Amino acid sequence: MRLEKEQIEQHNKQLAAKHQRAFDYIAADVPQVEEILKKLQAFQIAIPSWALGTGGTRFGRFSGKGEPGNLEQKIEDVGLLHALNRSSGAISLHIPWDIPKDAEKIKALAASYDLQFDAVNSNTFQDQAEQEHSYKFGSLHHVDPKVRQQAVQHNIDVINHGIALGSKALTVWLADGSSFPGQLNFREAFQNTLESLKEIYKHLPEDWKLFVEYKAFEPFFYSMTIGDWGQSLLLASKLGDKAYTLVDLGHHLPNANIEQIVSLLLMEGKLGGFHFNDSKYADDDLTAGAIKPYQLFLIFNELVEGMDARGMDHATGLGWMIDASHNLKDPLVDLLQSVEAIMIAYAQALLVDRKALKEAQSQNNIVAAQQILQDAFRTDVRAIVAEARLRDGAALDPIALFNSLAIREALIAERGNNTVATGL
Ligand code: PSV
Ligand code: MN
Repeated sequence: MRLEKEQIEQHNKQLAAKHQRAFDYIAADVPQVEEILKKLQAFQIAIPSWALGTGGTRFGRFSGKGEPGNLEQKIEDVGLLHALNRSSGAISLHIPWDIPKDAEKIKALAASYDLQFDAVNSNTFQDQAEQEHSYKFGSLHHVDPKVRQQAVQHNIDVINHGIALGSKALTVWLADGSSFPGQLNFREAFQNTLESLKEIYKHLPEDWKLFVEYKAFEPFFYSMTIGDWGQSLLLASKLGDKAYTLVDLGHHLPNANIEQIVSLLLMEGKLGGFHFNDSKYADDDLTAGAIKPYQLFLIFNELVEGMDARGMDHATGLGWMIDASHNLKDPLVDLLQSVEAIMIAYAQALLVDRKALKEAQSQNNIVAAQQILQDAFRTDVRAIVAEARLRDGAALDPIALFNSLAIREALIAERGNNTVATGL
């Protein structure tokens, strides 16, 4: 299913007057509004191919209807999202969940929706049917060199798939760790991981990046071999200039100060990628901004400040991706909500009066510093985000249009009730 330009224009026409009133109201108070609009228009958030189906919990999975049954349909779904908001212009593939059989065809299909291929993700956290060695006790950190070699080769294969599609980064997340004290020699596990990553790094094309993702817990509960940003940074530093740390918002211990982590990684030039989601208790993978929107804003505040300090392009300097998995909402609607929340937090961070904040900090004026941040956070920027969409030919209200066009019903009619998307 493809959206027609006219369907979007008609929807926008109906909302035009209301939107204009709201936009004029906020624009009158934001002198740099044109600059902000340009930044919002350039900002794209990749959609992972595994987020298009209904996610499960470890107790079960309730498939949604009309789920994409193959990679082509997943691309179609991201194409729909991008047509609705013009902010989801990339797709990130997990291999082997989504192996492109004919890369040229897949590339052409994605291009027809104006989509690019974001980072490719390897998967050594599940055993595949035809696989010789099991990853039950880990992959790149494994005590057996044959298992490590198999996992290294898988990552090289993933790089090759990515090259064929025009990706420019490999994300490695390892489910390597231990659940019981004594199970692992920490130093050896780390060294094995480093040596394995070095092998993978050798196969990385010159213009590629390697993202090393960390996670504090799960699937193991005593230790994770890449458990925090320190371990990831250590690996990325030892690997070389093309290796970076990837921050997934759900991968920290409770109450971790993620904005401070982001700030320091940026300072070191070692922040490479970002996975957005939200959580209350653990790696809950809820809609971005659903639980802690102020934290999301504070993270964006550091991102904007830190990227500007290094002269980085906000849109292209880091890899931006949603990494969430939903078992209640329609995944497409949920992704629209996540993208909107991310754009709102970004727009609010762009509003922060940096000069005044610096001044307040240099005077130890905590009251003023808090006020400056909260002024930005409490500004209703939704009309600015909507205006950026409007200027790009997207919908003023993507979810309303999704509902009024009965997109899910059309997908069910096309694909049926019982399709199951690959993924977790
Ligand atoms: C692991 O929890 C993770 O965040 C990694 O990025 C995986 O690739 C992704 O989720 C999908 O399982
Ligand atoms: Mn992730």
